[in-house]
Amino acid sequence: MKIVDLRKSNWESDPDLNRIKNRGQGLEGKYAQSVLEIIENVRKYGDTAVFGYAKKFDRVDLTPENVKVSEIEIEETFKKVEPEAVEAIKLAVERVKRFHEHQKENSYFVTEDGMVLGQKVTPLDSAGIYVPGGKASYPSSVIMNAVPAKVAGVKKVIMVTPAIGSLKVNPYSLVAAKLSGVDEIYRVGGAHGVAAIAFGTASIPKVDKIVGPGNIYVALAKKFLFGQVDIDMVAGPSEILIIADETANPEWVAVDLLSQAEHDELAGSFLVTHDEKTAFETVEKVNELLKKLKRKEIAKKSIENFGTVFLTENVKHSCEVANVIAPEHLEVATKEPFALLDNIKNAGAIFLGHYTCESLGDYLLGPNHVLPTGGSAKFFSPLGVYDFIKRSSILYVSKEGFEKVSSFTALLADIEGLEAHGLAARIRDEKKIKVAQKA
Ligand code: HSO
Ligand code: ZN
Repeated sequence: MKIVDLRKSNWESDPDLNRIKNRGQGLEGKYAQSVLEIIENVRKYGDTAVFGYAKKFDRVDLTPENVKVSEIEIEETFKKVEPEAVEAIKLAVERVKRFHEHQKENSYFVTEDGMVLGQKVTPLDSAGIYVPGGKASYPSSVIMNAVPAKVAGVKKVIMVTPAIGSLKVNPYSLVAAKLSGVDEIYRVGGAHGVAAIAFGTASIPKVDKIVGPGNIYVALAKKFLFGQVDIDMVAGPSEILIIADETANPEWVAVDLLSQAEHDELAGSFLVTHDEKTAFETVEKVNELLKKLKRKEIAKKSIENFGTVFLTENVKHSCEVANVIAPEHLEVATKEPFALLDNIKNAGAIFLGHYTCESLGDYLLGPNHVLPTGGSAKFFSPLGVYDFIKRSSILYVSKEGFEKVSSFTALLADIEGLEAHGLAARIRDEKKIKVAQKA
């Protein structure tokens, strides 16, 4: 891990800090053309294009009959999966559900001066959850995407996930989908899978919103289809930043850094500390652990690419550095973590204290693990129930209410030169009508 000293007056212009700050820039342009072509073909040729791409990219023969995972297949899967795994998934679903219940939003109405004004909350009719295939098919991500949709009241939640090389779909993801309330599952993925649920085909339904992580093709497809459907966000590689002081255990800090590094060669693991001993001991522990981990190849590359320790003046300075980087996950491994909350502005999720390792949150504490990456925690929030609802304004005006505001409306319409707008207010004004008739 590279150690970067930020104990200087111009620390904000440090080149290493800036490389990390700008890590989210530039979704590879070289993929754009082929993704646009896939989208266009799926729009024009529906199933034929989708099944053609599944054959080409995933080496699988899909048909209108086998593209949907059957209820029998799901039942069979439940019989095969270890009961302890089903129990763990159930616990995670329950906890995530309980937490997300608090995010429900109510409609509201305000009555004033003969008017009723308000906001009506309606869940989306349908949502599609993208679940990557292969090794990154995480049941926990199924839960994190599906549960808020169901808590919001979305009637039809479908899941798409590529079957690669055979029709088999990750059994744990199927169990997680069923327990989270997913209604239908289709074994398609990639940019063609995303386009399929954005437009709908003869055998795959269209949805109103697409959520969930995926590779660069999936991310670009979602980005291009935004507008045709709604999307959650364009997720980049996972990342963790740990603020530590002298009370932190370097070995625990090292493992937590590696728990992100093992996700992806481009994942980011950053330690920010004012304590030199913690810095050096953590780097040592990271190097030791890197030799042992099963996914050491990935973790090593990730640490080489982005692994950085920033040395700061004090814990407040560490918070400032964290705000500049705006990490997806922020662990605060300090003596009094709650005391720092006021200093932290930009982070997708904030894990407080030495025992709150990110992996607890990844799986089952309750808050969502779909979080803004690449510095977008400066303006995005975690995925939540609020992402699966929409709001409509409600406006009602009685005769009495009308009389209070009509003349001002007419005046504002005159200012804007919009005659019919003004007339709509004037025509309802009985006094004015009478005056007009006499004249
Ligand atoms: N840390 C990942 C989520 C995850 N971890 C899934 C394990 N499984 C991104 O927040
Ligand atoms: Zn994780």
